[in-house]
Amino acid sequence: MERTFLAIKPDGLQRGLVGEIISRFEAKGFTLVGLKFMQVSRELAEQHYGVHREKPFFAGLVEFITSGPVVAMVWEGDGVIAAARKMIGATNPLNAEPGTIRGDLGVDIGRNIIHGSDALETATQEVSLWFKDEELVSWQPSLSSWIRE
Ligand code: IDP
Repeated sequence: MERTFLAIKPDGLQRGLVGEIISRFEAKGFTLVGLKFMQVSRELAEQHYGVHREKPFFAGLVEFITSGPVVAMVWEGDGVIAAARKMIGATNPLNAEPGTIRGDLGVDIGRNIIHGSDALETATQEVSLWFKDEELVSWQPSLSSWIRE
């Protein structure tokens, strides 16, 4: 079963949006298999955003993501990687469609509330960067036959 890595960023925590965001993925029908409330170290932030190391916003991004607690999560379900990206919306919240998390809740590219893996390869890398195997729980929600045929 496909898995993706999502993280509610420090602005989402400060703004009290954790419940709202988790609710959207629960209501959609995806399954939560890992969750932790944590302070991100500079080392983890730099690894996670390594692909952006040369970008002008990199230093600010690392500062921001380490500035307060985050909620790191792994969600499971067929098609969850692409669907979560759609539910999150465009990187710049001003360009994100209404109905998406960033489109409904944000206005600034540097405060865009949530991270979601963008493809199978990055999802696999990010899940193992942020979570140990024993922190992930495989379970079958009892409602699953009402969510998928
Ligand atoms: P994504 O989060 O939608 O996948 P990426 O292009 O991978 O977007 O960028 C990672 C993160 O870097 C963004 O979510 C945002 O927090 C930050 N970021 C990207 N571009 C800019 C920018 O131009 N200014 C400030 N922050 C940026």
